[in-house]
Amino acid sequence: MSTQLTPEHFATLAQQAVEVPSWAYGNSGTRFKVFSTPGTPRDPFEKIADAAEVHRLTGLAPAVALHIPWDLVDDYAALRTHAENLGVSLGTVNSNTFQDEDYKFGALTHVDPAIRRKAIDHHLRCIDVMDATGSRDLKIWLADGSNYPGQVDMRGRQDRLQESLQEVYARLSGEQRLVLEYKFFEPAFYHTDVPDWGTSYAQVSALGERAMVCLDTGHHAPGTNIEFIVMQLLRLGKLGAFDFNSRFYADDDLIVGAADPFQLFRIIAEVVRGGGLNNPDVAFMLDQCHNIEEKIPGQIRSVLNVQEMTARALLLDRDALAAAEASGDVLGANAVFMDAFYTDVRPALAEWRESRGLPADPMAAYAASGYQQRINAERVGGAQASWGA
Ligand code: LRH
Ligand code: MN
Ligand code: MN
Repeated sequence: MSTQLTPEHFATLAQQAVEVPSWAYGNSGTRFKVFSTPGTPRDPFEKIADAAEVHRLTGLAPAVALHIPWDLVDDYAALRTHAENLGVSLGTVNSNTFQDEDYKFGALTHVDPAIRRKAIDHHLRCIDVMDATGSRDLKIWLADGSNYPGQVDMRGRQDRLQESLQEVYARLSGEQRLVLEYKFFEPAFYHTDVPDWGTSYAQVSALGERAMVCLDTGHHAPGTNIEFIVMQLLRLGKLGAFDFNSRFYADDDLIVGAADPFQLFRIIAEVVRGGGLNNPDVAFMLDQCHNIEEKIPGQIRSVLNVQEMTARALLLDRDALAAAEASGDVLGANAVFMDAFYTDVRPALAEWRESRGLPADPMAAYAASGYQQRINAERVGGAQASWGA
């Protein structure tokens, strides 16, 4: 068993990129309370500045995802230039059809053609944004669903969803893609129109090659074997994106790898098995909210957690595993798997970071940088950045 990271492993790790969400830098909370933190960005430009700080200290987060209309600006070309000047790019554009009165009974699935039109137009506008920002992916998550049996015709909604998505998909150009995110419940509690990977897969498969599934790690029922879904979607060539976060109970949006590091290891082990980290089809993204912890360190911790579990997954001795599996050596195979998981890669990663001109300990480097003190002083009167105040 080898527990040493090799130059080949480091070469793979050097290419790792985890997109960060603009909304992680804004104040957020639960339906009970949104807490604010000093230094919170007042606009999308400041969110991107904070995200750039995460990349500067980790080398891991070169792109920032936008959420529209949370990140509405007059001039997306200017936002793009701002990002590029800070060493990052603008990534996935997320559409938001869950905070408008008109969407109370659905958006792309709505029974009323006028509401559906409005929702489709919102997505077309998101693609205009992508044209200006150079983003590749449009990510669609729908809050559509119902609360009571009999409330809606579920079948009709699937048909309308497909029709609406066809129109959005037809507007994509060049390398642009559509990724459809699923979630088993919330805010709808009886049925959700895209509740699972199978529904997302059926919907995107009917669209075409540039439509893929997005897997948000927080969007499954307790006990779901998420790595199985990862394996299956990679096998089918339809895993387009990850929204990483972690959960104890529902869609908690906690720091990835915090609740269940072993689950993150198992997921990344399947990513490596299914085509590798640098599979250009898969966009690795965080989808998190930092309700009570500091946001920039929260994001630094998150991308480091992904890097750490990736390094451990790369250590998995695939030959020994295959041999144990083939010979029916149940405990031997499990031991090979656990050996990789239990290997502490932190010192090796710290050393490697330093060799690349990055801080050995990005958390400590952030604390010592003075950045937080500066934004605390500058951004007085910071507004609610995303979730409703
Ligand atoms: C929905 C979701 C989706 C949204 C984000 C803010 O729960 O995961 O990805 O865009 O939260
Ligand atoms: Mn998500
Ligand atoms: Mn979510």
